[in-house]
Amino acid sequence: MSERSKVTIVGAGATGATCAEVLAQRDYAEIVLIDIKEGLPQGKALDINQMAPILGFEATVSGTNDYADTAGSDVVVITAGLPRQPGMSRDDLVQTNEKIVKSVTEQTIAGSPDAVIIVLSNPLDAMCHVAKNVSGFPKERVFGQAGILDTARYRTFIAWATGASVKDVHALVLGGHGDQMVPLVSATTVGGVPLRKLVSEEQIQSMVERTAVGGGEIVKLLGTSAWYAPGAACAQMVDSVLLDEKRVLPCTAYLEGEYGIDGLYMGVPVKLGAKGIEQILEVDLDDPERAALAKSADAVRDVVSVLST
Ligand code: LAC
Repeated sequence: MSERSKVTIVGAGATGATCAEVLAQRDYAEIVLIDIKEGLPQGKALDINQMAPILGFEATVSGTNDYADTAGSDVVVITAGLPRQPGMSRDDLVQTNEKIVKSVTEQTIAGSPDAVIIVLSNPLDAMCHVAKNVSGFPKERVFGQAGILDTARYRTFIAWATGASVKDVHALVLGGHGDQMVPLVSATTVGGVPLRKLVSEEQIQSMVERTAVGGGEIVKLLGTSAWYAPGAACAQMVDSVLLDEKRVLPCTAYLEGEYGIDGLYMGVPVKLGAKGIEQILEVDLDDPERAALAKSADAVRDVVSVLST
């Protein structure tokens, strides 16, 4: 019996496998990759394990098609569902992915009733509602990954524009994981220096706009959704929970009045630790940011309203 924490990653597509690969390299968890497609999770698990002797971590990844093997997981990451194709918005996936997320949530919680659930499937904000409603878990244990990815895109563009290290770019993207997301320019600094002191308003607007359609930019290039940064973003959330790091990260959390929004999953800064979401942090917004967040909430509500779960 392993003493390691157990993480189940549902969906052995590119994002799920990248999340497994990044987590395996951290070397603290037992990782189970599960998929309906026979051979896919087993093959990817074997390949990741065979990186272990080269990169120096323990080979603790297994692949399966049987939910019994996921029992006793501390964290369940849900990446299952169809990815976007060119011309599709994330919202176009809602009906198909609702059925998939519902089914995998039911099957994973049966053996892991105390797990923290992290959702990655799109449309992300709506799929968090599905996982919460189906599991009946408290909101602290059901949340989504989007803000770390969106913020990472924004930070990358800022690092390029300023010539500074990405490590020194601190930023925050709030709102739904759609084209109405809200990069908070007022909270963006490079080494503590406000972004507005470093680059023109025109450059800022162009980075904000590129961030908002950042997923679509990659879909156009690749013909499918991104996976490296989404997988790594998810692994960072798993780390913060299982290592009780108390990182303050932008995550998709169920809001009950915070930011003036009630009964809706949206991206906001949260403190992530062993209990899941331990705190939702509220930052001051300027008027345009507040208006943009309300617009983003409306867009999320529209998608949530078509759910049947
Ligand atoms: C993206 C998809 C994964 O933003 O939502 O790339």
